[in-house]
Amino acid sequence: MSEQPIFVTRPSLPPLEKFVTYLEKIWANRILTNGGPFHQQLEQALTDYLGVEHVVLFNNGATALLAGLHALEITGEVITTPYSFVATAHSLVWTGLEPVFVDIDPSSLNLDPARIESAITSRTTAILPVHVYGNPCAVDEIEAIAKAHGLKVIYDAAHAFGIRYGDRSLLSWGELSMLSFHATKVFNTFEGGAVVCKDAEMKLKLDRVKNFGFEDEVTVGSVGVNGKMNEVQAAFGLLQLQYVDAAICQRRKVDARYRERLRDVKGIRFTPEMNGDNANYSYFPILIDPPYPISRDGLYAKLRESDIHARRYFYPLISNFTPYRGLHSARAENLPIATEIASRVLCLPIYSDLEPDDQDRIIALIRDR
Ligand code: T4K
Repeated sequence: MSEQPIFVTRPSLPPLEKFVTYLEKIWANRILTNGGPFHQQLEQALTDYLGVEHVVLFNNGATALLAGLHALEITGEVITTPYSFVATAHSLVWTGLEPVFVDIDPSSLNLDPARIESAITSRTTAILPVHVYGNPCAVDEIEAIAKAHGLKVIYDAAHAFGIRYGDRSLLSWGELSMLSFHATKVFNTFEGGAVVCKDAEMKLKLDRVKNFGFEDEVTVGSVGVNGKMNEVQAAFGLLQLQYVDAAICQRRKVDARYRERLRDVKGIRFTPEMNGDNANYSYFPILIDPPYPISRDGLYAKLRESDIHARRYFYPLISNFTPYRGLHSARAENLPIATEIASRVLCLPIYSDLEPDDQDRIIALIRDR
């Protein structure tokens, strides 16, 4: 059992000595960034691993999302969820768009498709749903609504690394999907991210957007940004990819232990139900309701007293943050489910090398009221 604090997550790291071999190659060829050999290899390796058409690497997920919105030339209003990390809505405002918040479904915790149509106005051009905790959105219904109203769909798939839906990658739904490879994610490159797209034309467009809009040495055809992943990140990603299946497998065991040992605790709910073998176990959210004797915040504080740092993802709702709370769609009465869930959710520590003894200590604290 560790004496160390236990955080909600801890990055998986491959053996250091193996990474040194990659660094030696970088030192030898002195290509540090701007689409070098490791960058190209990682794009190909991820395309194959994820089973998608094209992967465009970025220096982080937030920039990937900005670039994706820019490349799709979206304007006006975009329907999105308040129940996410704040980067989701920020990406809209940074690209000159207006977020319109729509409530979530109480079982999936994702954008509720039944509430989307009534939020569409003449200014709506797109939908930005989030596969929260890696749990798939109602992609078929969202696609049908988008088609009927001529809207584009870009998924914030920051949590959805490797998830499949039916017989294909979940990331192949919508025009684009964004991935995050942040240190706290199942697959990390320290910081990093990607956009998954369907055709070579869009890949080329995104490649240019992330390199200041350069088309060749002397041509800048559009406004771009510096969104490039560097060679150290890409090399790390290539090595990391060799271990990701094993890491997910370890996480599955942690997930199963929580479920088995907390199942009978009254007032603790597991939601959403993860999708069996197809989950990546990136988070372990529980909902705390009466008859559990203490509130969510009470349990959060109790765990902290024992140096266990569970997190209230996603509280507060994005719609309650200062930049958003003045929006008409941000009113709590428009978002009753998200408001309720945000007050009840607690994400318990989950990562590949969480020791069973440490996990049992967490479980014991939750069981002992
Ligand atoms: N969309 C969604 C739906 C997202 O969830 C995110 C990111 C994005 C977009 C944007 O993607 P990126 O631009 O980040 O690629 C964390 C992450 O910083 C953020 O990436 C993530 N979502 C969000 C859900 O969680 P914080 O502020 O909660 O992280 P922090 O620093 O408190 O880390 C949590 C715990 O993890 C720490 O208590 C300890 C542990 N940790 C963290 C880091 C950074 C480590 O052990 N090592 C580390 O290096 O936001």
